[in-house]
Amino acid sequence: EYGIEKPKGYKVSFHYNAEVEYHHFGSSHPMKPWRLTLAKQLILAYGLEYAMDLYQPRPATFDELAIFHDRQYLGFLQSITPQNLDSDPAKAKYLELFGFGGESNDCPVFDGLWNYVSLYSGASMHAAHNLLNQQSDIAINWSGGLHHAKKNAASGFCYVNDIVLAIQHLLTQHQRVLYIDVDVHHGDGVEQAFESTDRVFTLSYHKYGLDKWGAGFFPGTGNINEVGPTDPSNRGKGHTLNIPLEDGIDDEQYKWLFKTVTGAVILKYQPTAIVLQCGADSLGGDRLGRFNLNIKAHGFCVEHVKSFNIPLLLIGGGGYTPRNVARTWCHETAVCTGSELHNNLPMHLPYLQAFDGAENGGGMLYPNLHNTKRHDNQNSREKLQKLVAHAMENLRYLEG
Ligand code: VJV
Ligand code: CA
Ligand code: ZN
Repeated sequence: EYGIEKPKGYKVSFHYNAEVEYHHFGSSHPMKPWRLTLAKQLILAYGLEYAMDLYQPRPATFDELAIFHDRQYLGFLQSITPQNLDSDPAKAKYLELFGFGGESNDCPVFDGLWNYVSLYSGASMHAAHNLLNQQSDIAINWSGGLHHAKKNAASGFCYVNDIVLAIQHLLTQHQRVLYIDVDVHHGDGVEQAFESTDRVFTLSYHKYGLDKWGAGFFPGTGNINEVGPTDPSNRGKGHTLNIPLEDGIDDEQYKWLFKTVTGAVILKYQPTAIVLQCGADSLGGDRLGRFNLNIKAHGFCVEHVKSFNIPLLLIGGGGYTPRNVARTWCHETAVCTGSELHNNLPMHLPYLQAFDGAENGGGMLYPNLHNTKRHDNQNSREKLQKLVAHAMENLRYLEG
């Protein structure tokens, strides 16, 4: 071996095809696949690759994606290019139908789109496969976590729902899968896909509410009262829990909330596999987010879930301040392997200047992101206590 000891007990695998990095949503689009280059460089600079098994998964095939998605939608996704976009008037109708149209440019058609979606989905499916084979206790795919995609529509920067596909794969051997989503946005696509089954429980923490212009924070769903289907004969009833939060939630509040609520769900639902979406847009200073979390508080969610010793799939998601996305996913990789990382970034890091200078985090792995705070904390102690009480009330459905 190379000096870093493999941790006892945990086998961690890292599933990543570097080709995803070279895809561009467009120059000023907030979703930047090159944040994965930064994350990978940090992970390598700290030597974490020696503490895990590395895999370069192949892209998923059309048929594999069709396990969840409509074939007609996939056919469209496979055939559209920026070049043929406006040449065919019949396409315009489908653009609208499949979530690309409107004045919104959330889901642009870009070069290599099909390749991009098959790569990140292939990685999530391969990660799930490793858990099923018991080749890993924790499998990681930072390129996945695209929780808004629907079976026949793109939404919110997501075209194919790799999370649903991975969970479907886990369901071939696991009776109960718990999905947890710490992205600042509601995990609506995953929730909807499994709303009629009791074999998947979906739990999302997110910003919810109207802004000063009366527009709801995307995607506008995820109220505490949304607990899945209301029809008592529907098996999915009660197998959804939404934790809507206000702007500016801080480390201590979030950790307390996450530990209390997630702990209660795991205890009651008794999942045999867990999928944790680690969207890094819940960090302080995120370009789109509203929360004020530091990297270690975000990482606490991984630590806490890991402590239950249940097969765990970790996936990425949102995150729009690339240097902090990279820091967070590097830290969370280290949490999985049981490694402690030095706060001074390694000198030999190829992209050191991206993390250097006071405004970029001063060459540290754990800069204080509260310094970049742009959102006052609207979450009072009383509101959070009421929220937890309401969440516990919702969980009573599970007792049957
Ligand atoms: O809020 C929305 C929808 C609009 C219409 C489109 N305009 C641009 C914004 C308002 C109602 N969409 C959200 C989607 C967030 C998706 C989050 C995805 C994830 O993190 O949960 C998982 C990966 C939104 N917020 C900000 C933007 N869209 C946005 C989109 C752009 C943009 C700037 C902001 C698209 C293109 C360009 N700039 C050039
Ligand atoms: Ca969420
Ligand atoms: Zn998000």
